[in-house]
Amino acid sequence: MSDIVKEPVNKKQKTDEYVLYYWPGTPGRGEYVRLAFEYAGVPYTEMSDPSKLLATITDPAKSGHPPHFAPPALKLPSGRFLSQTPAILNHIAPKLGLAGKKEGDEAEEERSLVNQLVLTALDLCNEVGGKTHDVHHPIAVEDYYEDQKEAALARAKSYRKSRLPKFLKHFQAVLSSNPEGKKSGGTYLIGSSTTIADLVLFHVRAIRTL
Ligand SMILES: N[C@@H](CCC(=O)N[C@@H](CS)C(=O)NCC(=O)O)C(=O)O
Repeated sequence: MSDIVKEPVNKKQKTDEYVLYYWPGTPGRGEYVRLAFEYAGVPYTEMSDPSKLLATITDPAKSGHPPHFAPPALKLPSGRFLSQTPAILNHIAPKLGLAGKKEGDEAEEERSLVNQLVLTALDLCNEVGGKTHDVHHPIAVEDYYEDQKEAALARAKSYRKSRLPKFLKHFQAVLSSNPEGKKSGGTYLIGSSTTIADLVLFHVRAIRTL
């Protein structure tokens, strides 16, 4: 441990662009980050070589301090790395025009509310679906689905019955109580324009078995 701490920690290399570090061949959590860049039309590149991915983001000598636990990680134009999907989205949303259109003090509040909605949508992602999460791997994330299929089926039954409807009812209430959405004739979770929360909910719904 102390050897790691002694490594040089500031290997920041400035670039003009964002680089997404994520696994190849699966949309997963990396897709939330991709969607934001794609929607905003802001260029980014990807590093998806599995032999280098974890080795880079978990090593402070390669990606700086602090090291990262798991992909996705985003290399920022400053050269610093940032991980944890909600932290990445919270960072890039205002830069990509996806954190609401309010100004001044209201902007900060709106941004926090956008973040709140993102976190709830990601709770749904964690709880209900996805290859690596609670319903498919209720006993151990590192074990195959096939080895915990019985428990997974039992858990899926409970989620279909109670948790999933609860999340969907909640988001329906968010949509229908948005006063600005009604004014603009849009279907936005908050405000009168697309935010990162809309994109996250879209992807949760698109890839999960809802
Ligand atoms: N809370 C993290 C979870 C990150 C995560 O679970 N990443 C997956 C891919 S989607 C992974 O590679 N996990 C490896 C591990 O947890 O050991 C986030 O939202 O980014």
